[in-house]
Formats: sequence, structure tokens, C-alpha cells
Amino acid sequence: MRAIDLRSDTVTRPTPAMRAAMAEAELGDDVFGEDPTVNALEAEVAARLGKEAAVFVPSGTMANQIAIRLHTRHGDVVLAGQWAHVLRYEGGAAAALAGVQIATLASGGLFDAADVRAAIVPATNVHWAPTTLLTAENTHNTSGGRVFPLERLEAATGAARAAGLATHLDGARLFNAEVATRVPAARWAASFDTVATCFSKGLGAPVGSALCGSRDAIERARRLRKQLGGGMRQAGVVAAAARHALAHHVARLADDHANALRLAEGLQKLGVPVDPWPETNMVMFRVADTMGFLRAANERGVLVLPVDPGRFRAVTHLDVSAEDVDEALVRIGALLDADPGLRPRA
Ligand code: TLP
Repeated sequence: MRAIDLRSDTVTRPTPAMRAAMAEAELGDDVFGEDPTVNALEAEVAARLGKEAAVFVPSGTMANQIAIRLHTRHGDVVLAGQWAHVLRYEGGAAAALAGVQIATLASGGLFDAADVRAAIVPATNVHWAPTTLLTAENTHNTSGGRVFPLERLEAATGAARAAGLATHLDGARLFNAEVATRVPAARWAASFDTVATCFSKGLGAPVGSALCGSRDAIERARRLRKQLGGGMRQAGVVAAAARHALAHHVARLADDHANALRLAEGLQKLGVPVDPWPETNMVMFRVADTMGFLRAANERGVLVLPVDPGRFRAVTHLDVSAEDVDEALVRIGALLDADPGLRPRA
């Protein structure tokens, strides 16, 4: 039985065309700035995001953490949405590496300008730590791949800028937002000083992210990347995969979004509540017994990720077809029939 892996869009394998691009890539030593494929990728992604420059890094985590170090000093406060990846899933790096405290904003991950204003404590005496950075996440992972409404996002960054804060966007899945809304990534990025984006999520590359920003910021980011051990040598091998992904795998994200809807509709028909309704490639759903459902789903070759007690995430991606979604639904239907205790209580 073939496993249908819906744990994350990070699980994709490079396609044959992507592997060919990797095999043929022209290479050099990127720490010397001499890898032509990395240089081309950095120019392309900076242009796509409307920024002056970009630096290629191994992971989204490193891109975010370099940005936090760029914009803050030890002891500062960083504002982030509730359940932000930078707080919840980066191993405590912001505290460990940048020495900052993260204060979370109300309204879930998709905060507004009033939340930002309310969170900023003016550093008017020695008790108060300076609040120096606002980070946002788009699409927002733990709220189910939701798109940050553009006006709300720009009002929030406007409030941050008015108070003298820098702004950073965790755009690990920014191209999902672009495809879902037809608002270009550069527009989403415009009100931010720096933007991280990942090639290894929905875009299907095996590895790699970019941090984009002004020429000066990215120059400083290169040294921080070096300090974190992220200077890679003939990195063009993986940058070629990222270039291929940017050229060929952005528009097709619409297929992942359609498959997420197909999965959500099917789950609902099985009596499994889906909340929120998917806007991009993630489906959040509830069951009665977290460990019981996980075990039964794994036994039937449906791999999903528990995110909270009773709540699961399924992500559609390049390696999941509409037929795979239908097959996953058949298997989930069978496991719910076999053990009605797993069915969520109405
Ligand atoms: N997210 C992963 C896990 O870490 C949870 C996933 O499977 O969704 N920002 C956001 C919004 C992300 O979702 C991720 C990865 C990252 C940053 C970090 O990227 P990597 O894994 O490349 O460090």
C-alpha cells in the first residue's frame, strides 16, 4: 500500500526535470560570491519580491533568524502573531541566537493595526525593553494556511513603521498567497523591510530559502549567514532546483489549492469538521481521539500531522494528485467506520 503523505508540503521529491536542472547547473564557490546559479537565483527572487537584493540560505528558519538578528539587539522585544513559526517551531532560536523576547499579538496570527499599537510599550524608562521589530506570517501556517488580508496587513505594518519598528515577513508560503489572491508577491512584500521565502515548501525544491531586502540589509545578512554556519560552497546544485521551482512550480500551486478544497469537502461528507475552510494548501480538521486517529491513519497509509489535541493538519503538494486525495478519503472513511470512537462528537 502506497503511503499518501499529507504531513507537509516539505516532503516532496524533486521532479525529473528539476533533477536534470540540478545536474546541469553551472557551479562556483558561493562563499566567494562565485556560484553563477546562486547569483542568478538571488537576482530572480529579489526581482519577484520587488526587493534590491537576496541571499540564498539553507532553510526558512535561518532566513527568519538572520532577519531577527538584522533588525534587533539583545534584550529587544519582537512582536509576532499568535502561534507564529518564529516563536513556536524554530527551537527557541530567537531567544538563543538573537537574545530577544517575542511578544505575541492578539487576534490569532492575522493581527491588525490596533493589536500592534496596543502591544508597543514605549521604552521611556529602564524597566521597558525596546520593541524594535514586527514579524508577520503569510500564509499563516497554524491558522490553516490562511492568507493575511492585504489591507489589514498593510495597516499593521504601517502602525509598526509609525512607531519606528522594522518589519519582517515570514513568507515561507508567500507564493501560495500570490496564487490564491492574484496579488503579486512583490505587493505582499512591499511594506516589509525584509522577506523570507522558501523553495522547499509548496514550490517543491529539496532545500533552500531566500532572505530579500535592501542591498545594505542583505550585505549584513551575508555575514550573519556565515556566523550561523549557513555559507554553502557549490550551492548552485540546490539553487538550480530553486530556480526551476520559481520558473515552473508557482502557477501549479492552484492545483494544490483545488486539492485542499477537494479534501475538505470529502472530510465534511465523512462528518469530520474542517475549520477554517481552506484558502490555500492546508486542511485543518478535528477528530475525537488524537493518538487513536494518528495510529489508525498511519496503519492505512494516510500520513497527517497532529497540531493540537484533537486537531490535525493535512497539506496538499506537488506529490499529491486529486486521485490521491480521493484514495485518502476512502481510507479515512474506512477507519472511521472501523472505529466509530474516532469520529468527532457532534
Ligand atoms: N514549517 C514546517 C514545520 O516547521 C512546522 C511545516 O511543515 O509547515 N516559516 C513557516 C511559516 C513555516 O511553515 C516553516 C516550515 C518555516 C518558516 C521554516 O522553514 P524550514 O523548515 O526551511 O526551516
